Amino acid sequence: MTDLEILNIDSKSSKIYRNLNNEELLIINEFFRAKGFRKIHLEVAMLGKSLQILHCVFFPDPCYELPIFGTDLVVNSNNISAAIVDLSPVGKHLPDSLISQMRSLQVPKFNEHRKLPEWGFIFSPYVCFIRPVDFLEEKLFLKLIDQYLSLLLSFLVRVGSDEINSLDTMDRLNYQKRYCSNQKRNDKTRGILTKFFGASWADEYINKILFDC
Ligand code: BLA
Repeated sequence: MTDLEILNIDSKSSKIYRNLNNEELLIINEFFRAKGFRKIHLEVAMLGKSLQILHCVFFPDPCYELPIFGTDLVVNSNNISAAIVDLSPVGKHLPDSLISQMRSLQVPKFNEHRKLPEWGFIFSPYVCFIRPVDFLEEKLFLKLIDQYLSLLLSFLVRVGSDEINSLDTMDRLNYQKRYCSNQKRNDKTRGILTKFFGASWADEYINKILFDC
């Protein structure tokens, strides 16, 4: 991306550090904006001794016919327990030309696929949700993330845009709101943040930083 700009969402959230009963909590956030994207969010969190999270979402500018890129890696005691990556639709389906490219992705044969939760209907049919069983699978998963990102960026060059008040734009915004409201149903994210920071902090963080729309 050539036109990346830093987005100042909330200076308090760029580095969050707490010490809770001798457990150290550290969250680092970066936000950007670019052509086609209203918010690019990169986050790493170290919560206590054993839990580490990498969270990344590219929220598209709804004027563009772009999917939502999302990836989450949850590390528990040095093992990745959950690895998920997707280009999620902001309409009934992904755009046709993207579907044909996603079909030709080289997805490795992972040994342990995980079942999506009930709210997981927001993801595309090409979502990959696994628990890597060894270091090789971890590396293969990172390569897969790269493939999804490359696809997204090659699609960005070709994608058209609509007026801000067009029906297509409004429709895509509504799908983005649906994505966010369903991500907020992830009790595991809420539970962990509540455990470490309390319920009202967790609520505000989820609504304002992770999945505002
Ligand atoms: C699961 N997310 C989890 C889990 C934890 C978190 C602890 C359980 C891991 C496991 O079951 O092995 C925690 N994730 C977090 C926290 C943050 C975070 C605290 O991002 C941020 C501070 N979650 C996302 C995004 C996706 C996502 C963008 O934020 C997908 C693109 C998916 N996380 C996701 C899914 C699960 C999960 C599908 C499994 C939920 C379940 O099994 O119920």
